[in-house]
Amino acid sequence: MSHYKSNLRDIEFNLFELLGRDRVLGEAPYTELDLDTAKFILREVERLSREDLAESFEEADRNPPVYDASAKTVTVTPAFAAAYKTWMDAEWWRLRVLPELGGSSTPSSLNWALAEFVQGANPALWTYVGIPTAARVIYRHGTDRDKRIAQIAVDNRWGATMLLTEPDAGSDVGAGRTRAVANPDGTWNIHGVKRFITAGEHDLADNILHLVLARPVGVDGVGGPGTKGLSLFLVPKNHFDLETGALTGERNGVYATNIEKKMGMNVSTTCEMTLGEDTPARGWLLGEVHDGIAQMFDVIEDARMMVGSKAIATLSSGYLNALEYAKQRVQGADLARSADKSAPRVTITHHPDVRRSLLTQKAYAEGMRSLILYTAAWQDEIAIATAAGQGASLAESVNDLLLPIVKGYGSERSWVILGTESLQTLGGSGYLRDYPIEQYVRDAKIDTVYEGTTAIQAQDLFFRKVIRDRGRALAHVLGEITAFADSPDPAGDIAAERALLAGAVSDVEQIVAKMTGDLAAVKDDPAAVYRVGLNATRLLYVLGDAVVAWLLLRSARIAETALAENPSAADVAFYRGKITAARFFAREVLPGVAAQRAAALTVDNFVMDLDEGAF
Ligand code: ST9
Repeated sequence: MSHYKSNLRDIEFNLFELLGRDRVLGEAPYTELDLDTAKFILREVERLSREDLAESFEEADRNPPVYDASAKTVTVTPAFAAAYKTWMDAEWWRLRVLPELGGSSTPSSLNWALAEFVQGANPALWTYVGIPTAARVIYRHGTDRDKRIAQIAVDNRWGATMLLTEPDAGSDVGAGRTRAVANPDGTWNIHGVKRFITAGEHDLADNILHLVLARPVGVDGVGGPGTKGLSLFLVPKNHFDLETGALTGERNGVYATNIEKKMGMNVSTTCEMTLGEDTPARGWLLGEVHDGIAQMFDVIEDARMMVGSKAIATLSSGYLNALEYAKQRVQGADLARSADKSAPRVTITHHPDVRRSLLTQKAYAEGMRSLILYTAAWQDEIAIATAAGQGASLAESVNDLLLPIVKGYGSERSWVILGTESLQTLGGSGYLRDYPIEQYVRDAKIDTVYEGTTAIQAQDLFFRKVIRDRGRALAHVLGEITAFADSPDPAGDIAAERALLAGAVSDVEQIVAKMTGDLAAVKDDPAAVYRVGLNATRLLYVLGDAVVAWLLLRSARIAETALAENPSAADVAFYRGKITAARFFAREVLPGVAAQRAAALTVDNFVMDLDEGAF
């Protein structure tokens, strides 16, 4: 039986009842898709993921890829290779490929819904299928030559990677030392060592296209210090004919020189890549412009969305596994009869603390699913406006604001709840390899780390997405939340929770005001910026709590209306679950935002004044 427990019903609820995505189907640029087709695709990918892609999840963890140090090759375990082939042969990955490259115009919201199935079933699989993203970025920024390379890579189902990180340049990408030297024929030779490269080397595809950040040398006006001195190069693993796309049989000088032994995501190869050591590593400058960090961020934004999506996909399956166990596990008597030693034993779903735990898992899993699909719905709006030849600056800003929350908040909450609640529901059994949750916990931890740590997401949120945006997107989102909190709900079931939500918005605003005030104080006192830094992660969390609570309560309001319309018995249970999860989250989590506000207002630099020796 599959380890993966999907939640198609809730995904459809989010897409079509909460976010009204049926309205965009049939409209430009999504003219070729209607609701029935979208639902068919959802059902098909859900089935494929659960039945086929999930099968090698455990085996691939226990049998990680094998590195041959002399040949510098990586062999992926056959069971996982079969899952990869199944996914590629099914062709659904082309829904993410640009129409100009033979793909299709599919709403981002639908694509991220599908991503949940694949990533929930076999999270590492997605890391090997980077080509739709890579090709899109190359096409968007590239010359005709680069567009041709993107087309060849898609047609031949090549792998793709992003090479940013170096041994001494992790969060600080601008410290990278990999350099690029121009050749007379217009290509570049790349020299350097990259670290932590996901899917950097493997035997799943005939070729791998590496997107490499490097610093040009010897060219006037480019290659200076920091991220702005970096350019982006397309560096294939194997050389190929630019006209036909056929491999020439000549190996390019980009090699995996080590693979890491990790806590989880074992089948996702994490490589050290050495470029230009013995053989030249030749590549092309993307777009023939030195704009590497901005181009790479086009990839990074997609990858950050992917990480948040992976995290909550795992949390959702963890919750549903825990729920299944709890419904069957008989242990102890009902608490109300605990003094009676002859009282019948009950399933653990009868125990208050198990119910608290299950509702915590359900509320976060479903609320963060809404967060991801709500963010993706803004991406749909950008595409719709672009197709209509209109600007989409508010949609772009809101999407930008939400991305660090999806990635930072989504990954932190998922990994913690998987460990403290989902695994815990199974007691000692949760710690065993007989159940998938211990692997879920191991696989999910990386989500808080790669694609920019939580601290990086927090700084991105405040400095770039709030301050640099002059608070526009934040004001929009908080305005929407306030309008919701102030408007009465039909059944009146969530009035108390709406009041809690209004309070949380005010708390968030006070934290932002404190941070903004501290930032303004920097002109007289440079150390004031430390107080901003001390509150940054807190802001990420409380804003995440407020947005998730809002989306859950919006869902509850829809459920109230649906319940009044005599739904089926299954839907009655579903909608009641939505209302209870929303009420639970608001009552359990939102009071914590007030506590965070109180702490935020007292943040002071005594933390920074402490001598290192005193730690
Ligand atoms: C990694 C691998 O962790 C993980 C693999 C995951 C699995 C992937 C598998 C593939 C999935 C499929 C998808 C991907 C496809 C992959 C294959 C394809 C190739 N938004 O603030 P400044 C830009 S990889 C947009 O001064 P600093 C912007 O251009 C490693 N743009 O920064 C800006 O200029 P301007 C992950 C942004 O102080 C410029 O950067 N590593 C954003 O110089 C400079 O900005 C990381 O994620 C943004 N949010 O540098 C790095 N932010 O201001 C983490 C910046 O003029 N570190 N730009 O607009 C950071 O993010 C740092 O904050 C820093 C700081 C490097 C940006």
